[in-house]
Amino acid sequence: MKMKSLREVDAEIYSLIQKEKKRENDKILMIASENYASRAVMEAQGSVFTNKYAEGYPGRRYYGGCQYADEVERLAQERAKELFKVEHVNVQPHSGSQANMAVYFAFLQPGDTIMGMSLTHGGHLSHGSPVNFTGKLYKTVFYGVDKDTGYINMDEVRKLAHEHRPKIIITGASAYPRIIDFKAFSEIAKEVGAYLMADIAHIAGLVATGIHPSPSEHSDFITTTTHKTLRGPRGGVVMCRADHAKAIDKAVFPGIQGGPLVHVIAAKAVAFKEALSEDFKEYQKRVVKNAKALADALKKRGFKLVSGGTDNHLMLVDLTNMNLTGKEVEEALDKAGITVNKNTIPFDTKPPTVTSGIRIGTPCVTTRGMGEEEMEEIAEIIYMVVKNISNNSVLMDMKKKVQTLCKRFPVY
Ligand code: DSN
Repeated sequence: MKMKSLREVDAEIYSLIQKEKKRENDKILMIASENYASRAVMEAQGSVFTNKYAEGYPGRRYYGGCQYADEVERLAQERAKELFKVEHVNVQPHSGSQANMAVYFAFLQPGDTIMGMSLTHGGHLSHGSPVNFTGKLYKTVFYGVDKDTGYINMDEVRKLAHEHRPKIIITGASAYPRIIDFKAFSEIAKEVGAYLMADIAHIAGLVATGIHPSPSEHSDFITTTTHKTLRGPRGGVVMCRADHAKAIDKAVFPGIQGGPLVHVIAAKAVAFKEALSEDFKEYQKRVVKNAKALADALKKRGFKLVSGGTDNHLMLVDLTNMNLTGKEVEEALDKAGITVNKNTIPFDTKPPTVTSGIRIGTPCVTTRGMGEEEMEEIAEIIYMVVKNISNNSVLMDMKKKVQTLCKRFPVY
């Protein structure tokens, strides 16, 4: 078979990839869960390992020819162990939800009670949402943030845990801008005899570099994705103590997955290597610095932030004082070339398709090299867009500013 290039084989997909590349270069991406993977990560992900079946684990496969796949997976495991300071790692989950599913399937029975953060307060679908498998299989209890402070209400967590005695408590969020107190969660879990799972998908890069406290000493399980602040390929990981290793591995394969994506595992290994570098630590520091700078610059312009600011890579803007919805602002910002997502705010009265807030994150802009000065510029653009939401000529002026900024900080 003659190997042809993508361009020769499929002009439509080739052209869409070029368009996406241009979009990612020409727009300011501020979706808090996204990042730009390195060329090295993408090269590994686009490699011949996509051809290989390797059901099983290194040294215990159900297929021949796995000698290099074994080495890849072992490297990924060892690097992740070093990065997160954990005893056991399973690098096979295809996604964060599957990493979470592996923990639940290994240690829970249908009908057991799980307790997680409410989705509308910043939690995640796979922490018990009624529209997710977790909400269908398990009894669910939700904690949230305090109405006045916007911080997780640990008194409520303790009260609910004692009242409902969940089998597992899930900590971790997809829209929470503050430090999570894993130690306090672990004390509560111990009081009620529950497992503790820390889903660090959003903050994995910060945890890996010590910028956010690590749950490794406090939780039974840690799950994460590899593509958010961690800046690797799309995928998931489960980590645990050695005594839980067997059950977790069995739950991932053959419990919920078949063949692992060896090309993605290779890319995860590359990302872990990058994350172990001093450069990556500097990058994570700048992510948080930029988030603080942007939060301050937005507040100075009259924007209200849930919890009053941020400790991590993201902030939640409460638009109720601007009399605008998240949907309207997301659309207007998109016209000006800034990509964010509408997001419910705690105690939101609007549905998730409309929302009263937007979530803004700094991982992408920091990867492209922007700093605090640019955060001030971005805050001014956001302010001008919001204040002139129906004025197309202002939106087009802002688009020009965005394009100039993007040209100064090219990505790929
Ligand atoms: N969808 C992700 C996010 O945007 O936070 C969570 O999985």
